[in-house]
Amino acid sequence: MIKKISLTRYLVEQQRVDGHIPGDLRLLLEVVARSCKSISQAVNKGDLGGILGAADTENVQGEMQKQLDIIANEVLIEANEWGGHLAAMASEEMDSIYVVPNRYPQGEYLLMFDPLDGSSNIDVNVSIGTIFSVLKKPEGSPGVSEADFLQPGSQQVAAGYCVYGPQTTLVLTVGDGVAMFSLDREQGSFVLIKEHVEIPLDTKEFAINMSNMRHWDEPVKRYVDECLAGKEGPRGKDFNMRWVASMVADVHRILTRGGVFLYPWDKREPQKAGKLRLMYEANPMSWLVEQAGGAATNGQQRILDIKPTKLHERVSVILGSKNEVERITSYHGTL
Ligand code: AHM
Ligand code: MG
Repeated sequence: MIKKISLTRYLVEQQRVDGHIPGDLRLLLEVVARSCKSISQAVNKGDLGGILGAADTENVQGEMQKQLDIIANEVLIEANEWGGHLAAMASEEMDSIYVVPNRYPQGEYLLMFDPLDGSSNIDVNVSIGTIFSVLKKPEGSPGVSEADFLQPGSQQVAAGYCVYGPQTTLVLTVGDGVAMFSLDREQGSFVLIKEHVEIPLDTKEFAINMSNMRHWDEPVKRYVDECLAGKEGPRGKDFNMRWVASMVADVHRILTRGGVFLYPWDKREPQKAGKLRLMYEANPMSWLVEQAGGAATNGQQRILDIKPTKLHERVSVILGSKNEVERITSYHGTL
């Protein structure tokens, strides 16, 4: 019989045997995983649960919220606020940080999440997900404030996502490589399916929203033009293109078989650094990709080195197979 390793066991071993994570962080990750299980339940029910469609509200970034965005946000808050392991949470769907109410004990961790990534795919039954990132509250700071969250991604102590696709799969790093766990619905638990995930250094597959082509900057145009030129072009090989429009699904594909993902700065709103959010999307995904041997930059610098100046900061994102990311970054004249 094949021995199944549950997420709980994996985390206990990370704590006890390898000493990678303290007990409180293990608990936190278990609670996040439990939240993902209930979000997965809601996603699965879809129309039968009466939870599809718009919520008629806007989030802090001026985007229309879906009912499921709000439900997923509430699930994560409710599951995480009482355990004593967190000081505060921040979410793509909330204007400001959520400090753990003082009726509960306060812990030393800060949790950030995009509760439902790929919102435009909810109603059309295409893969979506939850992305999360964990930081430690800086030592010696009294109480907790937004400033405590403004740490570069290199300070993360855990990061991951859960993709709700044909399978529900949780992908995690605590700084010791990347592990994947699929939800076994009969058992009700996440089971290890892959450890030491590795992204191939080279690829023939890129992911970008081509409808924005006319707005791109020169280095991005050059890169995509060269891919499109195929065997006859400077790259000497044919490329394939994929775009799910759910970052979780696109990154999951890259962690599984390689590739490169771009959501670059563009000329439509030059004052915006990009579409994706640094704290909830780019940082956790960049750390996962680096932990799997890939790379992640904003065209100019490593994403994990960016010092955030505000909670909902946006960033240009280029991540995936290392050689390809380095090539695109060099086209920006910075390598
Ligand atoms: P969301 O967090 O509101 O769902 O937005 C983020 C998503 C990413 O998952 C995805 O890569 C991108 O937006 C898709 O954007 P577009 O609709 O421009 O293709
Ligand atoms: Mg998102």
